[in-house]
Amino acid sequence: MNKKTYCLNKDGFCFLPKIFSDRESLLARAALWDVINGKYETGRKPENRFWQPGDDPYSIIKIDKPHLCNKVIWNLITNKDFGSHLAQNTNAKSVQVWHSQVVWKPHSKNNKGNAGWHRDSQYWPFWTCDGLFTAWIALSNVSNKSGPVRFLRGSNHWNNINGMDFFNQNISDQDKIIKKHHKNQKIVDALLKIGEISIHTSQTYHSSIGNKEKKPRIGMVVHFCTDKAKRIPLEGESSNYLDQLKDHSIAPIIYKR
Ligand SMILES: O=C(O)CCC(=O)C(=O)O
Repeated sequence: MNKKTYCLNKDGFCFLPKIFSDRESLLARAALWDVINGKYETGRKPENRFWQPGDDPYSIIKIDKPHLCNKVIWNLITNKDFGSHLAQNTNAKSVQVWHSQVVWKPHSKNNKGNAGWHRDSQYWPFWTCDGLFTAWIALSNVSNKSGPVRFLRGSNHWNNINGMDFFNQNISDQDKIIKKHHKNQKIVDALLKIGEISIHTSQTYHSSIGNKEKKPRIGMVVHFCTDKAKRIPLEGESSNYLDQLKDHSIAPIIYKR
């Protein structure tokens, strides 16, 4: 099916045209590699690291908020044209980036390159579901052998399924659970050229399997909220996590009309 035919509301995801040039993408990729290796050009640390230099070089590398650490990454995610496209596709009056991650997937061994099925909203108790989206910027060409992100079409309209988790690398067990609830599901691979982007809603189930290519598969993941997003007041651990929305040096507004 043509990539243009997918609709964010109906299918849970859509694809944008190429926004970033090869040069911009390659510069961002080099900057992310610095962050992965603990080199923070701005002097600011990422929010969280799930991989350290010296860890398994064949496992998935995930680091949270790398945009704090390097100006090139900051410039990528705050690009005006990018902001306008996100607003246009989500029908938003404003777009604010409130979180980001690099998900860098080297050639994978065993199931170490798997990211389990999940919907992003399950990790965000402090947000309602509306007005919350994720843009995935390809910083390498993403083929079907490189472990692309895959979406379950229309799963943004499903009820929650227990047992789904990004960090659970046993995807075949998760597949069985999904099949029990939805027999005829359709999986769509996000095959992207460097600089292209997909968007999915916070309710869309997605996952990715290992990278069978030699070169790494690289995604800059941008979590954004629009004017329709609402905070849920919480008590305890994550109660003030979203207070950082007020600090635009952490959570930049990239579109406003
Ligand atoms: O890059 C991947 O394989 C997973 C990314 C992901 O879970 C996301 O974009 O929300």
